[in-house]
Amino acid sequence: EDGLSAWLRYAPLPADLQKSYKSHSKIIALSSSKTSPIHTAGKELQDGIRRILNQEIDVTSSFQPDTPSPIIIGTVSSYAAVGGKIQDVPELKEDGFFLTTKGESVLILGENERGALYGTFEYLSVLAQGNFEEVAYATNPSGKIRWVNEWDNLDGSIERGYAGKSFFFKDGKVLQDLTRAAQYARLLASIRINGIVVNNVNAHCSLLNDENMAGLGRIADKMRPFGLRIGVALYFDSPRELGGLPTSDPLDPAVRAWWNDITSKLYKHVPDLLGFTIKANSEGQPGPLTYGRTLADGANMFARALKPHGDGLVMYRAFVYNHHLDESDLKNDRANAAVEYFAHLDAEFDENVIVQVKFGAIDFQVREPVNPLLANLRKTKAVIEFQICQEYMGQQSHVVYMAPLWKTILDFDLRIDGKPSLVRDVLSGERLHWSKSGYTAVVNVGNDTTWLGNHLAMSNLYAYGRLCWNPQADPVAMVQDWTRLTFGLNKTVVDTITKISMESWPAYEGYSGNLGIQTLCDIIYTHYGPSPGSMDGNGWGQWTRADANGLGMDRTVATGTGNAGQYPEEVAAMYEHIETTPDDLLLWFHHVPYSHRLKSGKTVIQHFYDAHYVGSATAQTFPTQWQALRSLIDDHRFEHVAFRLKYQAGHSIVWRDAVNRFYNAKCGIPDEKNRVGNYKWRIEAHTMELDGYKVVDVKPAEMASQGK
Ligand code: BDP
Repeated sequence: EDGLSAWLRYAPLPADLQKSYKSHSKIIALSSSKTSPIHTAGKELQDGIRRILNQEIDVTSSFQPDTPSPIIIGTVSSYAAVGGKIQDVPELKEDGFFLTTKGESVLILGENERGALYGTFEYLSVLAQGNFEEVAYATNPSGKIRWVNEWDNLDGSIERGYAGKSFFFKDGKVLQDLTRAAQYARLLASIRINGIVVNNVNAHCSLLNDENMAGLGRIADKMRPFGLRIGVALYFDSPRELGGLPTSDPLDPAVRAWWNDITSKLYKHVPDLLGFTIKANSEGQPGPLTYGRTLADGANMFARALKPHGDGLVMYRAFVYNHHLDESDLKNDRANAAVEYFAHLDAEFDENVIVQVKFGAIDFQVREPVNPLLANLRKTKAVIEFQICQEYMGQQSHVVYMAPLWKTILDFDLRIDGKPSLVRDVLSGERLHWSKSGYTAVVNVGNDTTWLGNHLAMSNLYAYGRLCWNPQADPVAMVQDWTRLTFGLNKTVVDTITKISMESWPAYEGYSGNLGIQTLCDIIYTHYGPSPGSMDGNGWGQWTRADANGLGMDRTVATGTGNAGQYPEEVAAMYEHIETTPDDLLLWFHHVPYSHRLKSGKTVIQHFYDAHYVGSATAQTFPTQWQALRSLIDDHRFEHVAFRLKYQAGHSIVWRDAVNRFYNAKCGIPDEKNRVGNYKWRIEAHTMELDGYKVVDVKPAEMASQGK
């Protein structure tokens, strides 16, 4: 059990359960070709039934009406074409499917071939959980766009990757052996992801050389049988750097011709190309502003290059901000950037441009309010960007199940134009009548067999896919399903992993950054481990404005950066005032003294102290809780996770003490419970007699009890 098959293990059910399954004589997969997702579905189901139920079953693609109790996989139209009755099938949306196990046969019908594959995975998922209940239902996706973004570099490294090397690229080229890429496609299809952008948003122009374009074609060929289409991230200055043109100005005819030509070539290799993802004028990347043009000019140039070839989309990232902001100007605010750069361009983007908006206004922090840009677009469509990569969330060395965090975003009511406007209804396209919108997420899978470097981190990928389909899915139910599929049906296993998972985000918020102050990690480079002092005094704009008297960003309209005013009226009014701002976002919107009393009655500083103790105390229960699973799951994965949970428990103490000591030193207000700085029981390593060790200063000093 090395994790490679993730939640698609198809572990055998107990023999008595296996026996209670009503057998079928044949799988009839009405596939149009060997690369069709329905062909994949037929093989997958055959394999799954063999492993889960210990039964052999043949697959055929030819329909014989007198086959006794078959399992039929097809599209609604292919089934109708062979004379199947479709009058009971509800109307399906793109990628949706209908599944019925009532009666003698099983019928899995997709709106398209991809939908049929999704339905097959769904059927396998319930079989694998030992659930043979008769069902008949249709289900459709909430988000039409359900993509993932890989941040893989051509040299084989992965930006913010914590699980090995890329399985797409190496030494500047597409890998010859794409076995893992195909296995990944299978995982993604099983959670109904329909698009993958295969390279880093910090892109390199050599992706577009002839050899690599052919390589992209090979990647697309591996993905297609799983209903997945590929897209690429482009480097804006490619016309200059790869094409040798004097400029990359998006309005220059030669530049446009160059992109048109590149796009045509790419379509020769990838005829079903999804489109382009663009990170421009962001964190040092060139972009249209470099050439005195608008962001819409840039986006539309790509959109028009795609247009003649079909339905390709430009995902234009809204992550545009000045990373040399002047902190001394109290009006400056990175959180304002997305609205400032994009809102006025709402009517300017072509219809095949989608703006890709990080879920919060800053950058994947442990808690952020919804990105206000999502309330400022009407005509321009958007996708939300989540991060399965735990960049600021313990980098997969800590268990943090993020579905509950994402739910706080998806369930938030933006009150656009004074009307109910849940983020999930904006993303589904319903609220603003968008024809295409939805979801994307950064996934830092690597060639480690665990995919993400930690078996437990995989629940995030699983839950992400489920939420794109149904944003109302329950985080508890999702992690339970995932656990049963990944670790087996034992109740203790399911209960323990569910408990740890559901406690993990609150715990992490407790020992990292509370009250909306962001993740208090090293903000300049690693984004890992406590370093509250690094937040201020730099141009990056993830500020806390902590001084001896108080902390928090004043983002009010009245006295601050005006960020609260970027939200629709009712939400703006709530965030404008301390009294109506929820405690968990207080310091995001307000600068208050350490002695400020929260709605809970505690002062801000005491809340910090307590939350750090409570959060790290919770993390310290994780290894103990996990011990209950010894011998209930395989040793290999047991030890792997046990090691990481033990590390997390220890690191949570480092977090706790570093953050508490830092603020304690800043404000001089003691902990009411006399814990902070009072480590009587602790033996300091640097005061011991040392053999083979030397004493060094630790940076930041608060990371070690006496800075050494
Ligand atoms: C930041 C990451 C950086 C990414 C950037 C982005 O630290 O590595 O390039 O986001 O999303 O969070 O473009």
